Amino acid sequence: MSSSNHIIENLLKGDRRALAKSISLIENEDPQSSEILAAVYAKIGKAYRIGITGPPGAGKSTLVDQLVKQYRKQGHSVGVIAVDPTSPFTGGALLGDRIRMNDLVLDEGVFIRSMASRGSLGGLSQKANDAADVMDASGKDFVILETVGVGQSELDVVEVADTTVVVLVPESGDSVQAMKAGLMEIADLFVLNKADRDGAQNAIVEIESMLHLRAQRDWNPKVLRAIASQGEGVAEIAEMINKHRKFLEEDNLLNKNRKERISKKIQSIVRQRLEKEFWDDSNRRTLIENLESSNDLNLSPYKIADQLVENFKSRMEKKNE
Ligand SMILES: Nc1nc2c(ncn2[C@@H]2O[C@H](COP(=O)(O)OP(=O)(O)OP(=O)(O)O)[C@@H](O)[C@H]2O)c(=O)[nH]1
Ligand SMILES: [Mg+2]
Repeated sequence: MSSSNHIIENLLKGDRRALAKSISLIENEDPQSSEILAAVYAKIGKAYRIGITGPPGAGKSTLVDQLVKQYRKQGHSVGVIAVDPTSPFTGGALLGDRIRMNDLVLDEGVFIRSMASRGSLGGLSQKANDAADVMDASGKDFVILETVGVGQSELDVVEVADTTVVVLVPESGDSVQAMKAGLMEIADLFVLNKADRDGAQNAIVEIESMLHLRAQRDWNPKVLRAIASQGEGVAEIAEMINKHRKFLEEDNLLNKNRKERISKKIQSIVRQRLEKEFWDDSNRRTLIENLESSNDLNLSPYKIADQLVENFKSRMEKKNE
């Protein structure tokens, strides 16, 4: 049996080592990871995916830790992926320290993994999603993705979640920043965390008034208060996530959203493959390199792009003859 087949078989049985190995292969862009993902795709769809995002230090990990405990009490298994796109230079160990879930490590029903961008943001959200897929295939009931929400590429990580939770804190102006960062648009639920601090009630009112500016939809997000460090408000958050899930399921939106995401994912994979194929050609690379070393600033980028695309097309045609 090939080693991929061995991993796949064990992964589907829920084996932790096979799961860890699969995620490492995904992280390293090992060709075996595509084999594994292709083979397990039919088993995907059971896990409910929750995205948790918000500004740095808002208490996201503390909340994830509490949510995991809540789901464990209900008898569910949980996978957690903590994505850290902001610090390309932190390795796994350092990142591990930032995840405040140490007492969960020994629980067989919980699998926690952190992923860092290792220098480039590109592809990280896709890798995190692939990791969520293998956690799903390994039988987890819930997969929680945590990422700091500061820019679009970070938000991509949680956009694949069925329910997205945005965590904010009472500090003034937080909700305005959140609005700017696009968090208002993607949230299905807001958590005003650190409600033990001054200004919590004001912040809730502020977020709610921001939400009124948003076009009203069938699902309008609620703002819940929490003190994650004391476990306060966590049961209510889990309940609200469940409510959102029921809403999606009743309107058949869960499957519709998931299909839309798969379609987007296919488009992005095709884009990456085509682009790679395009620039793998030495003629086309030379054309661009010559341009960079030329002193002529009056060359039309459109004309050159046309030339490159023509070159690509004619070579493809030749290949097919
Ligand atoms: N006062 C107070 N502190 C909290 C609360 N929740 C979390 N904290 C503290 O806030 C700090 C940051 O918490 P984390 O859970 O690491 O926050 P995070 O959003 O995951 O941080 P990053 O992943 O680094 O962006 C920690 O020291 C927590 O103990 C809370 O409800 N009240
Ligand atoms: Mg964190």
